[in-house]
Amino acid sequence: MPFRTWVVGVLLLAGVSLGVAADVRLLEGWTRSPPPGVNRLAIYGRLVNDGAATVILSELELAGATHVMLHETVMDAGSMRMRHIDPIELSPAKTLVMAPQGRHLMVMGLERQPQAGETLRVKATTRRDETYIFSVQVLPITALGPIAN
Ligand SMILES: [Cu+2]
Repeated sequence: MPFRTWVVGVLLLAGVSLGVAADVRLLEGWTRSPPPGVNRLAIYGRLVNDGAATVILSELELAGATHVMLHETVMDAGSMRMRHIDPIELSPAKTLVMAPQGRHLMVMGLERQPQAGETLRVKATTRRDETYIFSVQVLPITALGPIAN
């Protein structure tokens, strides 16, 4: 193979692998519209990493909220408590499942209450300064799970 073709091939391969590396997605992201007077909500769904290497999310943000963080729910002497998980490590081999009474993205300090039918966009920044946007469907307060589409 001529040298020039070889170089182009290597560059293309490098470009392709950069393009798909660390592809983090939130699948079936959903939440419930909070009840009156409540300025927080919990986001559920499945966080997947389609890249080759583990990704660490260093920051989560939602416009109009003061904090977004990963919580897990634990039983402690018969009562449920929430514990902050930090750092958030996403391994390519393992889906991070978030569901009611389990892990969730806790959003706090909402300026206004999202209504059913809205879509929230959570911005995730990795330690390597890559950013991803997670779409989250806002469902009625009585919803038990995401709406299939
Ligand atoms: Cu929580």
